[in-house]
Amino acid sequence: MEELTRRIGECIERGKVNRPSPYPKEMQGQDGSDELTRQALDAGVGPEEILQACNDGMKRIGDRFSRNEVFVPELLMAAKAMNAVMAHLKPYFQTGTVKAKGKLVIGTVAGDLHDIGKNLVAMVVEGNGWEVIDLGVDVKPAKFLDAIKQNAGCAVGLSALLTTTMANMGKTIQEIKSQFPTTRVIVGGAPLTQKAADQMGADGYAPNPQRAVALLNEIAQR
Ligand code: B1M
Repeated sequence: MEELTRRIGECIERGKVNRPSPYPKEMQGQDGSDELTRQALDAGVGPEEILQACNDGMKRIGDRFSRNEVFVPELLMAAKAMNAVMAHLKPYFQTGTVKAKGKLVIGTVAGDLHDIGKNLVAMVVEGNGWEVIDLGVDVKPAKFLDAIKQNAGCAVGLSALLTTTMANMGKTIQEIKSQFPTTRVIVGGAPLTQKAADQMGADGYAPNPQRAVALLNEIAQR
């Protein structure tokens, strides 16, 4: 089992999506993250364990990118391999709760195209009984405002992965709060901290999807 999760992490790091994929050349003809995740789940490996292996693989490729050992195309292949895993894991995050606890409008802020973490948060929040309206990536403040108008009483979740786009997160919060002062906004993403979230005027900071659910549940009870 450990061998399977190790190989899944390796597929993320090296961008090996599935057996037919010709990339990377040295892994041609081998199973990719798609097949290995199916095998791991069938063998009883827990989705959390698989996710951890993926995050470790992502961390390794991210570190290599920082050292200029790999470039954007390699990151894109890693993201593709991770999306193949997420497609298998999605059903495990869905609990079938009948009545939604509330609505969450979520998106990655303007200028930022990273969506793996945001998608994961959306999946886990949905699985915990919330209706999720996912606005996607590079979401301008106006689009958040429209969605809030259309979904009265919703909470908003903002994700950012770049230190540069954290500024856009702050601007988005300001615009939301000026037009909808009672709308609760939670934020997350690798460069965020509680301090940064407080400075931006967010109502909560979640370093991971589980904390995002806990924050939303607190909001729903207010
Ligand atoms: Co880029 N990238 N990237 N990238 N990328 C990072 C973020 C970087 C740290 C890599 C590095 O240098 N080591 C670096 C940012 C540096 C910085 O700002 N300090 C970086 C850079 C520089 C860039 C470009 C500028 C590169 C370039 O073009 N020269 C460019 C920017 C494009 C843009 O957005 N405008 C770019 C592009 C890309 C790709 C498109 C190729 C691809 C993204 C594909 C996609 O998302 N569909 C990509 C990738 C894959 C990464 C890394 C390797 C992995 C990110 C990821 O998916 N992690 C990343 C390095 C790294 O993180 N190690 C890197 C896994 C994911 C599950 O974690 O997103 O952190 P994460 O989400 C977590 C938590 O943060 C939290 O929960 C999630 C699950 O635990 N969370 C929330 C996230 N959102 C939340 C919201 C919440 C609550 C919790 O509430 C609402």
